[in-house]
Amino acid sequence: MGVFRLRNAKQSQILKFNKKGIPLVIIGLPQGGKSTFVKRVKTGEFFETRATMGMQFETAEIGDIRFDIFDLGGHKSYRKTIWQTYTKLAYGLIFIIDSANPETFDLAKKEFWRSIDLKGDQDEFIILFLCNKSDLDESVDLETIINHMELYKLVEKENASFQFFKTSMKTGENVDATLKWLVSNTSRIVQKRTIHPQMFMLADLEGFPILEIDKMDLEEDPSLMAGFLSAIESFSQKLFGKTGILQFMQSGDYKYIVKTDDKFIYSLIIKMDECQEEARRLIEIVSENVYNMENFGILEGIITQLLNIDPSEYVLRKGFI
Ligand SMILES: Nc1nc2c(ncn2[C@@H]2O[C@H](COP(=O)(O)OP(=O)(O)O)[C@@H](O)[C@H]2O)c(=O)[nH]1
Ligand SMILES: [Mg+2]
Repeated sequence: MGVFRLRNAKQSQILKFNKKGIPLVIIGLPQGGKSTFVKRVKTGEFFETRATMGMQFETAEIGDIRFDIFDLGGHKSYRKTIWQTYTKLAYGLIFIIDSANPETFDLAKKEFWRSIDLKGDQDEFIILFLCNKSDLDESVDLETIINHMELYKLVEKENASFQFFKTSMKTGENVDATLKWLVSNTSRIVQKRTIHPQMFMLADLEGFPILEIDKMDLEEDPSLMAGFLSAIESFSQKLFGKTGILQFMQSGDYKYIVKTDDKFIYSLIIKMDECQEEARRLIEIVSENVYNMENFGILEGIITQLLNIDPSEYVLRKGFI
């Protein structure tokens, strides 16, 4: 936990996907009660939090759930990139507003819908909207907030399950109901987002395969695949002139997700109906683990574990390093 500082922090040091857990992002304007919520979930009690000015990023693990917490408002563009990446890859969004501070509603509304837009309309996710500080006299009622924020429009979002609650992290009102909803909907979403990679390949920047893991029943020519990957790489370089980006394409019955950094090309193939965001998340996790690896002796063990695959169902091929 802690405030992250500008300093010279590279984005790669901030983006930590290597932890196991179900990622949920908690977002909202500063002072809504995000940190207090996490504290209450962790301890079952209300604790006064230390107010933090400006952008704050925290992460907390509670059971199988990892919460990535963002204060919005006044964030600079590069910070926005981090928030966007997490929001895109998360299984769900918890948006917290201070229901007793109507002056913030317009900005909160803008940030809320911006987050929802990031989720696209394909992959299943959950939205939990908490109108917090219900204990205060000035707290605006739920219906007024739903109308003001146009939350009823969420019914059009077919890939989202959503719920609104009035909560008080201070008195504990609806905290149990919130958590109950969160737990049951999170476990449902985990099933929907599980992917079964058809192929994973780690290659050098020329597209030469270092490790390839293929589903048993998938016949792929490795040299064809390498050519395919280097084509994608040169395409991405031309398009963005830099590495460290994710590429995505669809072809036939499959989706191809490719990431390049300044050492390797990582690529994952999943079936068309599987969750693309989850594939992106896994590829981020793999790349964070492989990038700094010095000994490749345990490479396939690490990767099969990270990708959650049963080695007996896959063919592994190793190239030269
Ligand atoms: N009255 C009241 N105060 C709350 C509630 N939740 C949080 N607060 C207070 O609101 C302030 C901001 O909370 P915090 O969790 O730090 O907000 P964050 O910026 O969203 O993380 C703190 O002083 C909290 O004690 C609540 O439900 N009711
Ligand atoms: Mg906070």
